[in-house]
Amino acid sequence: RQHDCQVSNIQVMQNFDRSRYTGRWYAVAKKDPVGLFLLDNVVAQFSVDESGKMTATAHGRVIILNNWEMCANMFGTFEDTPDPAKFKMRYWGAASYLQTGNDDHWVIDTDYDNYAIHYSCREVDLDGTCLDGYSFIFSRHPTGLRPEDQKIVTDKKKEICFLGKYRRVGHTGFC
Ligand code: ODT
Repeated sequence: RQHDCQVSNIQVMQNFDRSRYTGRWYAVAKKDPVGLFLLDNVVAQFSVDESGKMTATAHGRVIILNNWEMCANMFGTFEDTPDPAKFKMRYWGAASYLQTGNDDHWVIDTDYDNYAIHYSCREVDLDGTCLDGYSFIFSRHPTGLRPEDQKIVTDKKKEICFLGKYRRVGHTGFC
C-alpha cells in the first residue's frame, strides 16, 4: 500500500534523469530531522561529473556551537543504487566543525523545471516507518512554488507521511 508510511513502500521518481536535475534549486520548505542543521537560505546546486556521477554543493544558514550563526558551505557526493532515484549522499562542510554524514537521498518527484521533492530517512523504526528523517521541497524559482505545483507537492508530502511537518524556508540574502 502507498499510504501505510512504510519507508520501503515509498514511491520515488520513475526514470529519474540526473542530467535534467542539474543546476540550482531553492529550498522553499523543510521537514527537519532530529538535531537540525540547515535553517534557511538553503540553495543546492547539482552537477553530473565527467564519469556520470552526481555531485552537489549546498549552502544555508546554520547555528553552530549553540550561538554562532554562519553560512555553511557544504559538499556532497552521491553513490548510485539499483533505483535511479535513490542515492546515498556522503556530505561534509567547507569547515571541519560543520556536519558530516552519509544519508539516504531519494528524489520523490520532480518536473525538473519547477519543483522537486527530496526525502531522507535516517532511522527506520521497528514498525518500518521513519523515526528520524528530513525532506526538502525545492523550487527552481527563488520566489517559491508555482500555484499549479502546490497540489502535487501537498499530495507527495502526504505519501511520504511528512504532511504537516514542514516549515517554510526563507531566503533573506544571509548567504
Ligand atoms: O539540514 C539538516 O538538518 C540535514 C541536512 C544535512 C545535509 C546537508 C548536506 C548537503 C551537502 C551538499 C548536497 C546538496 C544537496 C542537497 C539536497 C538535499 C538535501 C540535503
